[in-house]
Amino acid sequence: MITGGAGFIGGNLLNFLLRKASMKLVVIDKLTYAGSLRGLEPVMANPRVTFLHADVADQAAMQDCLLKHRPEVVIHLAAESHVDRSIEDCAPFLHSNIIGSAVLLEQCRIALQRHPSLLASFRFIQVSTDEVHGSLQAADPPWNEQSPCLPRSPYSASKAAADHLVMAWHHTHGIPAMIARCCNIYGPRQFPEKLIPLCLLKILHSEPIPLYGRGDNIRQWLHVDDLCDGLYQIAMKGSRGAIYPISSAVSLSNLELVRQLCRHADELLDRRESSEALITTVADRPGHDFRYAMDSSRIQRECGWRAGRDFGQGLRETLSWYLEHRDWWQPVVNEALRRRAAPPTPH
Ligand code: NAD
Ligand code: TDX
Repeated sequence: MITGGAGFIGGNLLNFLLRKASMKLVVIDKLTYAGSLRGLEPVMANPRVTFLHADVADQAAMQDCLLKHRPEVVIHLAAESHVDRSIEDCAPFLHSNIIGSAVLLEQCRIALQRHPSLLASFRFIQVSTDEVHGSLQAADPPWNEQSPCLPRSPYSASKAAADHLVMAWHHTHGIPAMIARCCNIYGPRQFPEKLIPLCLLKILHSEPIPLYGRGDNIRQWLHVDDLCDGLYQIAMKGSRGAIYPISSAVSLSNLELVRQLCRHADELLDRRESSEALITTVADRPGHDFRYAMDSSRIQRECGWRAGRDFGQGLRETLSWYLEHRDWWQPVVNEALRRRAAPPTPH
């Protein structure tokens, strides 16, 4: 069972799992502004896939689904995922990330109680983020699985809360659960509010590229295919109750990343004028975490995982994907704008 399967990582994970293994997949998604089935038509038409349009916080829908399908593995991706939106309005983050995770865990507990034979193979994998640890200074060592949760944004606080719930259901109720804490992920199908696709769209429209603060904040970047492989390895070989940081050796300041992106985009678009001229510093994100860095030796040691994708090539392929798939991102962006203009719905 994959929750959030219509999102960026979820959509890539569905394709990865259908290629990799022969399991059946139950996909749950609320189809928020960030979720789209566009481009997933072949996945949805696959007889191994069942799609359920539902909110993970819907107790009855989760119970029906878990009792009907009795999944062996739940990979829980469904969440509100954009830090800036969590600063504007935290309510959907509290609802989906905290209440949604609690409801899903509790319904897993009930399903396992009714069908104890499932327990031997069952695994709940919470897809979390490096952001739960807070912010590092330049000289600090990277976080590892023992580092404390010290979140500083409404988004990261909601993800940390979900992680604590997962561990509580593991220790108190015996749910076999694990947490994957991921660095910044990039690749095709990412909603264009996140830095990489946003920059490319700004370049395409010859609009200013907004760089928060001085652009010296540092992130680690991992290709989504490498993450999908990591999640699969954790599902197959991970230890119950374990936390697995999944990161990459590619640490870049936002300015370094955006400059690299401009160079690739200019080559792909055959532009003579450098798009770097579009880079514009703007007001910083409130509470902007300075640096994230994690040590992923645990997943390497225990699951044999390694990041395989070269960053320069992965970035270039990602930009090419967006250039070739305007039919994916244009309607997704238009729909999100339409929803923003509509009166707010209660959460
Ligand atoms: P995304 O925003 O692209 O997709 C989230 C998906 O979840 C969407 O399809 C949305 O419709 C769905 N969703 C949201 N609330 C829901 C609810 N209440 N019920 C059912 N579905 C719901 O996010 P993403 O980048 O694919 O991230 C997936 C997960 O990975 C999230 O939990 C995020 O916190 C985590 N993560 C992402 C990154 C990253 O860089 N993208 C890094 C670390 C961790
Ligand atoms: O317009 C922008 N200008 C800018 O300078 C945007 C959107 C971002 N930034 C900066 C903020 C961050 O330092 O770029 C960096 C990356 O920003 P995002 O793409 O918004 O990602 P980030 O805030 O780092 O969080 C991402 O990685 C961890 C995902 O959105 C989270 O879901 C994940 O948990």
